[in-house]
Amino acid sequence: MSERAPRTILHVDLDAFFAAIEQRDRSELRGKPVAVGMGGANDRGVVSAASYEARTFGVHSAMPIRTARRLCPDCIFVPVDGAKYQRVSREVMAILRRFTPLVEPISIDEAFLDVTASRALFGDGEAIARQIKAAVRGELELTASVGVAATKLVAKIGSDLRKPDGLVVVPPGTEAAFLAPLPISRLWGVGPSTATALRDFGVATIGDLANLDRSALVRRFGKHGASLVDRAHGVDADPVDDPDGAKSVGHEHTFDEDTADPEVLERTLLAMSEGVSGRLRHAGLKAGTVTVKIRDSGFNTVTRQRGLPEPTDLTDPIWRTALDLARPEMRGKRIRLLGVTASGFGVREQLGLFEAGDERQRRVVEAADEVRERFGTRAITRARLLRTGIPAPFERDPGTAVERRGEHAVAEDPEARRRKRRPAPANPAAPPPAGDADAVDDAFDD
Ligand code: TTP
Ligand code: MG
Ligand code: MG
Repeated sequence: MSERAPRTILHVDLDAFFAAIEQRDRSELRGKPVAVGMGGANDRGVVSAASYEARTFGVHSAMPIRTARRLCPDCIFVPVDGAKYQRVSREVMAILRRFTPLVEPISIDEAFLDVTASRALFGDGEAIARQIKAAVRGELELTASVGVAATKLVAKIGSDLRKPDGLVVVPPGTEAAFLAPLPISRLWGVGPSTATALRDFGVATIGDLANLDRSALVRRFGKHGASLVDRAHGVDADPVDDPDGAKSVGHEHTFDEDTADPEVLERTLLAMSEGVSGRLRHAGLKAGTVTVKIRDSGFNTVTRQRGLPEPTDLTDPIWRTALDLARPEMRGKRIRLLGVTASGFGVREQLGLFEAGDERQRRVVEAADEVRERFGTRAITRARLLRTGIPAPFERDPGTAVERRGEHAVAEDPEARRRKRRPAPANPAAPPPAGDADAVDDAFDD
């Protein structure tokens, strides 16, 4: 939470995105050199994406298909299906948003994530990267490469370094050493002409650049020169910018065994409300609306939503509202899944600008946030939670098919994976039951 502490930023980029989707959907293409492009009679187009098999022949994106055919006569050319890739892209982004609301998509297959505030719930940057890769592989049958670092600049370079299926972690403080051996062309803002000019200074690697005299570069390149040196050291203050703002912050929990025990149900709602409010505070958001989701043992799902008298990022009002909404729906039922979601972020404010009345309570929750960040979620719990600790894992933002989400929550946790898996619902593709559930879930879609 403090500004001094390094942030944890992930850059996620799917491998051979269009080509991998086609290989997934057409088993005869797997393991083969595939180029997604216009193909057919029209050989004047360019390759959009090349499978890694095709790349061994030198085929790559933006290459004329004519050239690709010459380099790789056995390449299979597949027409572009833009609508499909968009759909998969939304599924990828929905997975990423489970781990943080701070997701900045920068192209159809890649995004930056600021997971600084998510570490208490999901583990460190590397652990989160592994969970993302596992979810992308398990749910979408695709592979992603991830870079983990304290800055966007370094995270992006990291994700590209060990493709495909790569994972590169650059611990804070080691940026300059990590970057030093890499060619300057990897650095943002170094195009071909800058690279040529830098060569006049004897610069080939990022390390050469970092060692240059700053004032000489400023004389030659102006302000740009100074920022080049900064970047060569891995310095980059650019924040992760979620363009639409987060629409919701939510947790879901699937019980190991369906339960009708009010104590367990209420404790779970409390734990999830804590998690939600913690993430709101970290993101500097206040929510005006609370939604609960209740799924019973017969897979009947209801969601209930209510506006708050005033926007909040505190546990109590969220929990009380969630309880109020959920109680009548849980009565006399065995419950399979509960969810608490906060939305309606009308107020986006800097942390620290709080109403006077809230001050004491706020200091308490901020202190708790700090401790949670340092020692993990289980370090601080309310008395009521102490008996069992916080149920884990939680599932994040809605965005994928409801049935799959519930299953996935179990799959993500290695501990849970060892537990016996619940049978999948009879028809996971079936739309959620009618009722206000549809309306609420739609509101969360991208
Ligand atoms: P990239 O992420 O640049 O490339 P990629 O996913 O195919 O391969 P890599 O493993 O190296 O990440 O681009 C994502 C998709 O965008 C790509 O699959 C197809 C499309 N694209 C084009 O249509 N034209 C282009 O010139 C590039 C670079 C990408
Ligand atoms: Mg890619
Ligand atoms: Mg990309």
